[in-house]
Amino acid sequence: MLKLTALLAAASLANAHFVLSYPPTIGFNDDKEDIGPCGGFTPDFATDNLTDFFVGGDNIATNLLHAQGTWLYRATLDETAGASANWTKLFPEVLQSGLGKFCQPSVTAPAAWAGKKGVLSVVVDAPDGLLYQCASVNFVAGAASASQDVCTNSSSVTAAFTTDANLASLTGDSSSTTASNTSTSTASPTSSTAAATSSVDSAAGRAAGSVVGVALAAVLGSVFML
Ligand SMILES: [Cu+2]
Repeated sequence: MLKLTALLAAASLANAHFVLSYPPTIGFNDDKEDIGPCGGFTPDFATDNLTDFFVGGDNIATNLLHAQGTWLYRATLDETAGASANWTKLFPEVLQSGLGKFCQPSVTAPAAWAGKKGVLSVVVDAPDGLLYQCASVNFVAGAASASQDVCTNSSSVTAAFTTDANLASLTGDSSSTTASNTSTSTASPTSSTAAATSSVDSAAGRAAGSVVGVALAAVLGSVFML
């Protein structure tokens, strides 16, 4: 399956908007990637290969074929990812600068989701609009270890936290999600420069979690360059 995914990714690089490398996508069609919530595909838990996603933090790896884009990582327990799905934002929006591979480690999901199935959706706000991919996952307890096989960054890619009006409407952005992110984060509370939102607590929580994530991504990227 991994081989198939790699093949798919390689074959599609010529004109792809972006490829979801990990967790493996439920389907990729370049011409339909602008169709939400899953790029023109519908999750089917009877036939999809389900990937374990650690609620305490896991890797999401992408390959962006644009020079810039802002990532939203969201998920739902609605296995159909239907119109009424309640999407939960899993991580602050990340602005990628530079074309190529980007991996965000330590993306958390609500702890209460462990043991349940759901859909992970990756959305990028690219120069040509919003683009979508999904993965069908088993949410499991624990945290993933950093894996070079899964999580790599192109040398020219940098990342920074941002806010994005086009992505803001795609999640419920509930305070419970933020609380769960905060509780599973090991961040030191040194950064509080997040954009002011309606809740000081949630803004600070996001900032703390986010700094660790991108710092870790940067470290991983540099380690893998060795
Ligand atoms: Cu594109």
